[in-house]
Amino acid sequence: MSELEKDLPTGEVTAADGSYDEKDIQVLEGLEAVRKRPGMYIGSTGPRGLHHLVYEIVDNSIDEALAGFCTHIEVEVQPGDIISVRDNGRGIPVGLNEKLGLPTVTVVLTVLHAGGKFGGGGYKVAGGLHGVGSSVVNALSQWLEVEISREGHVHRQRFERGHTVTDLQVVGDTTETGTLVRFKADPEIFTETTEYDFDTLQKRLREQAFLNAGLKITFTDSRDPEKVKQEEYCYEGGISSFVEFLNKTRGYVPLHDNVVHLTTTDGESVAEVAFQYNDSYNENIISFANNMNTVDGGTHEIAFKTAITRIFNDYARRYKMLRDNDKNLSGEDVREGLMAVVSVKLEDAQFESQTKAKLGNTSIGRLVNTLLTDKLTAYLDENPAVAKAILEKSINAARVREAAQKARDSARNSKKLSSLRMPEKLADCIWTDPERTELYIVEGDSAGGSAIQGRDRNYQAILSLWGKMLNVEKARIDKVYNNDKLTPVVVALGCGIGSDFDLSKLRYGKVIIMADADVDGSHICTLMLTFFFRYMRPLIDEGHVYIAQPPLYKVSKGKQAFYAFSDEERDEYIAQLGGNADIQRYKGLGEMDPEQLWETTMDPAFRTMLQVTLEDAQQADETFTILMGDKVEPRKEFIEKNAGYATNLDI
Ligand code: 0RA
Repeated sequence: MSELEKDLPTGEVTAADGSYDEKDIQVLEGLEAVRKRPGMYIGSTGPRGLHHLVYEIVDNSIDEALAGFCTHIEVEVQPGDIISVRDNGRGIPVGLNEKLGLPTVTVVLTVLHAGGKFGGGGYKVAGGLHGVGSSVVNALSQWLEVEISREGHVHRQRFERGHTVTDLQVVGDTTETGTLVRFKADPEIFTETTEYDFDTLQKRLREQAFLNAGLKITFTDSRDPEKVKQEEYCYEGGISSFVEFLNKTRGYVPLHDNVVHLTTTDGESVAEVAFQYNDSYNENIISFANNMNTVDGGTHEIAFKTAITRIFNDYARRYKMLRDNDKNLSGEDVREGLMAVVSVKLEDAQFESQTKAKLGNTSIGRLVNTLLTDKLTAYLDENPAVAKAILEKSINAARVREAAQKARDSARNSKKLSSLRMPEKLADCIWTDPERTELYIVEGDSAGGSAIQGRDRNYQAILSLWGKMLNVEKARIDKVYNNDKLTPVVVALGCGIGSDFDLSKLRYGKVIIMADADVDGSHICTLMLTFFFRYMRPLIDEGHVYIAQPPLYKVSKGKQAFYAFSDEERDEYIAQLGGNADIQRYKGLGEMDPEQLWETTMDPAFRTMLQVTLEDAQQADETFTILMGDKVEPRKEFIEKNAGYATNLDI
């Protein structure tokens, strides 16, 4: 008998006739498997997996909206981090499921892979972390309650850790229809935290409102009864509104008034794109397949890029903006300053890549291509001012690119970047095997000195940076190449930048940013991450970038001493030492002597490091754009919003 069966009070999950048969055992084994290997179903049991529970439940309501029966979804985070998701759809069916002899809703919540996706209609999402079903959420919840309004009654059922604890009961009458799911993530599974992050949920819910034009999503955070936050997202413009929102929040100025919004369908498939160019040098294409963010792109995104490159080149030739002797605009030229959302819906979506966030269906690529060929060409012919604004920017980008190429070639010729002479500020290590070596990028000379003395010089190299870093946002790539702060980083890593980047030449397997635990330090981190994100993306993709975590305090009494990495930890140690402890606060890395720095931050046996994910880097890139971009308004907004966190933000 399995553990789960042993726990189960007899007769609680049983068929309608009271027998405890084969099917029930299958049900139990299914949910037991989810609790045994939660990572297989929700990716992780960290904060990402935790938030995934919410997305899973909300997605079911969105499917009901896609099917045309639901107009409003209310999501609330209640005290104790309880999630409540209510929709005004048809309500999950409550009648008996023939095969299992249980109410359909019970089957949906207790049988693996019997999610709300059955019964036809809607778009099935195959693979990935998506669409694993409500039963997975149920299995991973300390408790879950469902309340369904349909057929004149309110029906309720409760589960604990996936076990049915009450039968589906009628608890009242109603004239409405809809589904309410409330659950508490199980702290036994989510051992790290069961606390939700407002911004993460807000971003996702708003995104879903943009992707489903006209759908109203209300988001409430009532965890602190004194400060209840409530927001409502409803966008009649759909992904056009999304593009406007993205330009506005990043502080970009649009180059043309209206967002270009094109849609087409082919049978069950829908392809939709919206874009608006802005005055920045960045390219932003966000793509979705069946409302799921395809961060690794795929056929729809590739088709979009290829099509706009071709169509803008054709237009430029046709209207003599490019002469016969001019080279074609490159894809990068055409995408400079582009803010775009590509959204496709299709049956049997195929997801590829390690993260299952890359769309593989070739037919949808063809549909996107047809959409742009037919409709963008016509749009540009009818809106010559828009075409002109975009092409002037692209043609200028091509000129700059050619100039940068020349600068690069000359830099190469003078053997600046490719020379083997390592930067002066690099204290290299002895070993050369990148599987074992690490590069610490350290802010400031005094911290650099401590790191050099404290390190294990066999495999730890130290590169000291000093002074203010280059503002990458304002700089163009040609300036980055000849910059005296970034060049040492590029040379030390050995793998070039931008289109020349070659990961196989990387000289150190771990690239560790070590900065003070203060606002300036986090600023340096943001700058470095932004630089890596823009110019050395594979370094982040392949998990080579880390952030060192130096302690904030040393708490000591007599011969005992502890390092504390947070205020809470400090207070714990003080208590542990019986109060009256000596507290040393490290204002900077430079205040630590070499042994302390080694012990706390550099010794692989004891140190904690954060491995930087693409999302962190993207976040840094966004923060950086807000902090450093030359648009004043959003910067002010950002500082006001974060005033509580950083009082000495010096920008
Ligand atoms: C299958 C069939 C029907 C509704 C649903 C699923 C449904 C599922 C969820 C999950 C969250 N909210 C939901 N709302 C509806 C409808 C069957 C019918 O009434 O004919």
